[in-house]
Amino acid sequence: MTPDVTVRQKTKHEELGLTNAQAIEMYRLMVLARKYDERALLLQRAGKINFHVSGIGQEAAQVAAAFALDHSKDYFLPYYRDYGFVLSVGMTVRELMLALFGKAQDPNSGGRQMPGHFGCKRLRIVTGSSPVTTQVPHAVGIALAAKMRKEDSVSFVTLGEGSSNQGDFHEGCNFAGVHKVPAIIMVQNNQYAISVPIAKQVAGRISDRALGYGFPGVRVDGCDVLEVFRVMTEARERAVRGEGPTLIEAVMYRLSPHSTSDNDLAYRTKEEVDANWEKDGIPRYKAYLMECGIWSEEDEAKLLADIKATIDEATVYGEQAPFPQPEDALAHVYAEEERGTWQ
Ligand SMILES: Cc1ncc(C[n+]2csc(CCOP(=O)(O)OP(=O)(O)O)c2C)c(N)n1
Ligand SMILES: [Mg+2]
Repeated sequence: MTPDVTVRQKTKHEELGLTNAQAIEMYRLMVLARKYDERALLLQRAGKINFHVSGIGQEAAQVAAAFALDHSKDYFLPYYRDYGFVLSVGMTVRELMLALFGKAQDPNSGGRQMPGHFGCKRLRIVTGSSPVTTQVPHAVGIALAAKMRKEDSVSFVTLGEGSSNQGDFHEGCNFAGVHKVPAIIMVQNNQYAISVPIAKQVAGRISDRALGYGFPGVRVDGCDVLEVFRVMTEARERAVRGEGPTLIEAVMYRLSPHSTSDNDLAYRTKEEVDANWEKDGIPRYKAYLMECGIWSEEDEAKLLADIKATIDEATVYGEQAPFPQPEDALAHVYAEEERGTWQ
């Protein structure tokens, strides 16, 4: 006789070890990143800020990655589109706005770097620089240090697929493979490097490159937040078990132009962009949460109102905050006593 109890099937996020609250928090952060990004684009068009590089279409992979990492131990080397990632490890919308407006209290660079150049000691985000891919050897070096010190921390680095064609990527990956360092290298393959489409960048698969370096390479749908969480979790487990690095290729599409200085319709069609909106991870994940019975249109309306209030407040805060002092221009350039309002 079968027992008279209905055993509820576990949902996919439960199978991955995520609670309902965590699954919903991932959605909140994806939407927050999207709305922050839309506001930044608007501020640039309104002439209030100079420049913005958008991460629209890439939020799912970024938020998923952050949820699979240990925020008290791991080191993070995100790239310039990673708003979803930095928000998920604790950067506030106010802090992003301070960077966007180039203000003194910006924790990333005291308002001296372009927005999207993250760096924050408090959040274990290692300062990045503008030449793309330089963060890969940095991340591998940090991972080597963790291994030598026998710490169970992981170094996580992201970059674009175009950037994976540079020497720094090869050198970093090769060294990571030889020394089996605890690093996770995530390529956000958004199909374009400015105007150059993927077909003119790489003949093979980015993930297959890992074979040559002697560690696993995984290709994942970068718009599927739970799938990215799954592969990221496995990669972190491998790293802390001492099994070395993992290369993750998260496939997505850059829904915005390269930056606010780019006219993307000079090299791709509106039809192509419109067709890719169908793969957007945000409505897909919302539909999943609703299917699980843990999200409703009322929840959605409340979330959007809360996010709008947060972004409105942060926009005013960022706009009104003071600019850096000219005499602080050389702060943190040369070795000296700690100074300035940012770290
Ligand atoms: C070494 C170097 N070369 C060129 C540039 C100019 N540049 C900035 S972003 C970019 C495209 C990068 O494309 P991809 O790696 O695919 O990242 P995506 O912008 O698509 O996220 C280029 C060429 C740079 N910043 N650094
Ligand atoms: Mg790209």
